[in-house]
Amino acid sequence: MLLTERLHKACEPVWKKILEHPFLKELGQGTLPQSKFDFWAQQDYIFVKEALRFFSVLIAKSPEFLQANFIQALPVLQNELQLFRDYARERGFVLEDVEPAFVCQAYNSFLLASAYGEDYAGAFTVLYGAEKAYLDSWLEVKRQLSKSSPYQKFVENWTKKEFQDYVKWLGDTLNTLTQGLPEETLSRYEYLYKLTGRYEYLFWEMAYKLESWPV
Ligand code: MP5
Repeated sequence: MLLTERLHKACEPVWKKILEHPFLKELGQGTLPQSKFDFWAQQDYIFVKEALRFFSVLIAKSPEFLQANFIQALPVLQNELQLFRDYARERGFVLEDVEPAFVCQAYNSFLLASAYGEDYAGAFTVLYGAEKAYLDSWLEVKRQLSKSSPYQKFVENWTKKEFQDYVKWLGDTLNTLTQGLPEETLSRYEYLYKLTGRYEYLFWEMAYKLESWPV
């Protein structure tokens, strides 16, 4: 069985909870309070900025045949940061004034710990999990939209064909990287994928509940 098939099957219950999250449902149905979207945007801006570091470590560790493809992702992330900056300007808040909430901080730390502490394919599994969760989440939002969303640019960003192709490329590459590895290693990757899914769930939950540090 391909690793991606195994991951999807093993983490079906986690993914189901992600896709049923009220943040996504209300976003799709146009009833999500703007304060919750703003909170998400502020935290996701921090997430993407920090994810650039995660990416950079992965690029440094990449075998040569993957480096060129990976480097192309960096300007895409820069464009994404601009999307958040434009939104913040429209809404009148300053992104740099915001500190990471607990879940955002923890998720970013997990990404970096994976990049430095896991082997290459393990860290790659985490990247695949994070991107796959965003693709699936935003496709779910798009599926529920009955008219154009006020957040259309965000919907497009994570559902457009280029992003879908990129996530497919990540999955195919992961399968190539992990062919023939021992069960012990594959089960570690399954665990990392599950953890990534759990963080993804928590990220929507954090935004929905405007959850920050209790003290
Ligand atoms: C992504 C993201 C997707 N922006 N935020 C979270 C919490 N998970 C995944 O990553 P990218 O780099 O924006 O495609």
